[in-house]
Amino acid sequence: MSAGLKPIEIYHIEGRRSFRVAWLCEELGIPYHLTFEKDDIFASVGLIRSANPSVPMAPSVVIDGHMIVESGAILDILLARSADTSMRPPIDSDDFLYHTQWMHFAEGTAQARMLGWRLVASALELDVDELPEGYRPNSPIAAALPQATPTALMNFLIGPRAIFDAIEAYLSEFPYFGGSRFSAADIMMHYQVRHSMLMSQIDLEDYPITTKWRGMVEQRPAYIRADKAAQPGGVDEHGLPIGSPMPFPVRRART
Ligand SMILES: N[C@@H](CCC(=O)N[C@@H](CS)C(=O)NCC(=O)O)C(=O)O
Repeated sequence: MSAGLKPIEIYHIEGRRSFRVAWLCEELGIPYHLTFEKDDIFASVGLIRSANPSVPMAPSVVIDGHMIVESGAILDILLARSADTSMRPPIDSDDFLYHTQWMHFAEGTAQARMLGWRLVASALELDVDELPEGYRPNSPIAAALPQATPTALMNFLIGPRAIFDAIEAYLSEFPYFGGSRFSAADIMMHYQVRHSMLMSQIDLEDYPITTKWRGMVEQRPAYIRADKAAQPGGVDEHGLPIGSPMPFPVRRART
């Protein structure tokens, strides 16, 4: 248990990254309270704006009277302060290297690139998979795009599909993003995998090992408790609250 940790206040939006904080609290037995309006994303956003007007993001979390943002940073704070060390590998282990890499990869690379590709794909009315990925100056697709777009995108060596390929390759070697055992890195990556599927419209069925990992971590009692508390109306396969609109237009349904 987490001796010494006072209850934290999580400003939450259903189906959003604040779920990560609730899940880790459940895993570590940290007391928490979720502030949100059930079935009303915009009202939940309003609560966050009032509580944290300078950086209104989900999660916004009050820890010891301080308003803190960035889900990865919040998880790291809770890991560091909890007496329960089960959610992070020992610092001198090989697992710790992978755990730390994926803790940061989730928002630092995966999210940034999924969003970049999604914005460009939406603006050009293309599928994410139709955009060039990696440095391919002679690609016919690149040639068809407006000048500035492919140049910017091709400066990246890894895009959405390559990210899913890398995740699949890693999970074929290790059972968890924390290496040999489940860790907070799995919590960071779980939201990211679900959200990346949404943004890229890449089908997780193309990635059987990642699909199996996802099914396995969603069986954890702490996940189920957090899901009930944070998403009482249920979420779809992408983690969006049931009945909520698609957050961006998609050119065509993938076959
Ligand atoms: N990197 C941040 C991203 C937070 C974020 O973008 N949250 C979304 C909801 S999931 C949000 O509040 N969006 C509103 C905005 O960015 O203005 C984290 O991991 O906490």
